Formats: sequence, structure tokens, C-alpha cells
Amino acid sequence: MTIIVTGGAGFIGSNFIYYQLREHKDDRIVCVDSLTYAGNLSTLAQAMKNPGFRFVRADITDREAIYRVFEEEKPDAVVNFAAESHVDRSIESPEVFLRTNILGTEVMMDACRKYGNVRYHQVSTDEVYGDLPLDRPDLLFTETTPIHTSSPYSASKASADLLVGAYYRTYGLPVTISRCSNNYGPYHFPEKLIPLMIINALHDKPLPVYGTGENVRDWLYVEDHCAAIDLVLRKGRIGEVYNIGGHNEMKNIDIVKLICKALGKSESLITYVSDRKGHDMRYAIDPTKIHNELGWLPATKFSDGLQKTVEWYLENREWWETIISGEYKNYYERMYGNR
Ligand code: NAD
Ligand code: TDX
Repeated sequence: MTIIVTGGAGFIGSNFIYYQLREHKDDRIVCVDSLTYAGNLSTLAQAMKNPGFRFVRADITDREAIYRVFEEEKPDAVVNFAAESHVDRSIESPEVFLRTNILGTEVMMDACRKYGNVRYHQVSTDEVYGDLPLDRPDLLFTETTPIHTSSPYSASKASADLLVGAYYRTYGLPVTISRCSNNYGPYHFPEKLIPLMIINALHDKPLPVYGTGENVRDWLYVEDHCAAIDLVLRKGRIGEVYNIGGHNEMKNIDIVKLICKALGKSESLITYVSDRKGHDMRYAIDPTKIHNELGWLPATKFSDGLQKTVEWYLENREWWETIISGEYKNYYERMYGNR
């Protein structure tokens, strides 16, 4: 198989590429990524040495460039990770989220239709379901939970999901959608909670917790997400949505405390700052469908995954030091300077 992986220079896409190159050695992987602030070619340095891998710098909204890649590569499948992915940035400036996340999805699916009804997988998120109350631990997101979004980011992802459903119904495009909970692990961009707290703690800088820190996220080690997408791509039922999550709900404040402990840093670094606008309270995935139909279960316990992640950031300083010394500095100042 030749698989086009969009957004493969980002966090989950790059982990997925390494997973594919390891687990399916006969497949060819073509990474299409425009290298936004969140894309990092150094992340793919090892993949570049593999003859079954090609990197193409292209924007998924650039129809001509995308059609050219399809003509050259004649792919059997597309996995679309490419997206603007950070909620806080979507609150600051929504437009690029709509362009990449919605129109980019349209261009990728049009290419799939034009070049032989290519198998298409959309990487979506649990955020399309909105949030759950803290006092109802019995409630979980299932695939039939209504779409009810909070941020421009989640609204753009939900719009893309609706478009994917429309291409299935209207044109018969062979699609699947997966909706995963929060990921963590290697190559996670420093603007996100876990890497941000690790890096700030290492510098003895304040650890900015939004609001009360009581918000709950359902954390999954990135490799478990990659294994789940791989299964859906190869064995999932066409036209279906699959939720992905490992029943691992944690309060933000507890995660930050665990990071302090793992690094031997004082909790006095924790600083409560003003809340995110429209901040979702709780996410929790019910993964029964993917378990029953495809046999997927997460392999990594949170305590092991967090330890591995902390060690990865300690061992790969150059990767994140390059990021935080560049344009990211301006972002950090804008987001946290007067918060
Ligand atoms: P990321 O921000 O780390 O990476 C996004 C990648 O997409 C980058 O390499 C970037 O250069 C590329 N990209 C952005 N705009 C592009 C464009 N117009 N054309 C081509 N490439 C473009 O994101 P991530 O955290 O790896 O998320 C990947 C996907 O998984 C997203 O679709 C996101 O919505 C979804 N998701 C993420 C999580 C999570 O916890 N991070 C959870 C569930 C779902
Ligand atoms: O400095 C911070 N302080 C803080 O308290 C940051 C960056 C975050 N937070 C809180 C906000 C959230 O409740 O931590 C929680 C996690 O925040 P993020 O890492 O920004 O993730 P989240 O908003 O939950 O979204 C993530 O999971 C779903 C990904 O970024 C999305 O792409 C994915 O769809």
C-alpha cells in the first residue's frame, strides 16, 4: 500500500509514521505537510533514511499541489492528521482553523474522489462532543453523542467530520473517522499542557494552571492512538465513526503535580492564571465500539507513559530548545505575559 499521511511533521502524525514504518515494512509512506509553526522536519530525520518514505512540503488547501502528489504517488489510502490543533490559538485567530481544518479536508477528499475513490481516514477529536459535567462520572462520549462544540477549533473539526459524512453518503467515498481523547508522548509541541509543564518546571518557571485546575481530560499515550488508527484504516467498517480512549480521566492540577514529582520540583511553582474562554470541563471517551469490533485496547498505563514522556523530554532537549528559542517565544509572551 502507498499511504499519504498529512500533518506527519507534527506530534501524532510523526508518531504514526514511525509506527507504520515499523509495523508495515512493505508499505510506502508519503508525508504531506506544509511545515507550519507546529511542523518540524527534524522530527522526521530518522524516517528520511527509510527508502519507503517520502516527504512533500505542501499545504492541504493547495488543490494543485495535492493533485500533483496523487498523480505522482497513486496512493491507496490517505490518513488526514493535518490541522491547526491548539484550542488557545483558535480563540485568538479562528480563520486559519477554518481554512486548514475544513477546506483542507475538502481538498484531500476531492483528490481521493478524482484519483480512484481512494480510502480516506479522518483523524478527529473527542472535542466535537463538547464537554461533560464533573458531577456525572457515569456519562461518557459515545459515537452517537450529539456534536456540540465549544471552541473555534472544535467547531472546525466537527465541520470537517460532517463533510466527511457527506462525502460518504453523497459520493460513496470509502471513509472512516476516529475521535480520540487527549494524547501525550514524544514530539508533543511545547504549547500543550504536558510538554509545557515539563519544560517550564525544568526551568523553574511558573506552571500556569487555567482557572481552578479541576478540568478533566482523558489521556492516551500517543502510540496507542496510532495503533488504533492503523486498525481502523485496515479493518474498520466503511462509513463508521470510532471513538478512541483508554478510560484515563485526570484533573489538570493532578497532572501538573505528577510532573513536579517526576522532576523533583516544588509544587510552589504552580500558578493559577485566568481561565481559557469557553473552557470545556470534562472529556471522557467510551471506547466500547473499537474494542468490540476491532479488538483494540490501550497498552500503556498512564504512570508508565508519563514517565517515558518526561524521560523523552530530558533526553531530547535539542528538539524542544530549538522550538522555544524561536517564534514560540512571542506566542508564550502573548498568551501568558499578562495572564
Ligand atoms: P500538531 O499541531 O502537532 O501537528 C499538525 C501538523 O499539521 C503540523 O506538522 C503542521 O505543519 C501540519 N499542518 C498544519 N496545517 C497544514 C496545512 N494547511 N497543510 C499541511 N500541513 C499542515 O497536531 P497533533 O496534535 O499532532 O494533531 C494531529 C491531528 O490529531 C489533528 O487533526 C488533531 O485535531 C487531532 N487530534 C489531536 C489530539 C491531541 O491530543 N493532540 C487528540 C485528538 C485528535
Ligand atoms: O498552560 C496551560 N494551562 C492549562 O491549565 C495549558 C496549555 C493548558 N491548560 C489546560 C487546558 C485544558 O483543560 O490543560 C488542559 C489541556 O490543554 P491542552 O494541552 O491545550 O489540550 P486540550 O485543549 O484539551 O486539547 C487537546 O486535546 C484534544 C489537543 O490540543 C487537541 O488538538 C485535541 O483535539
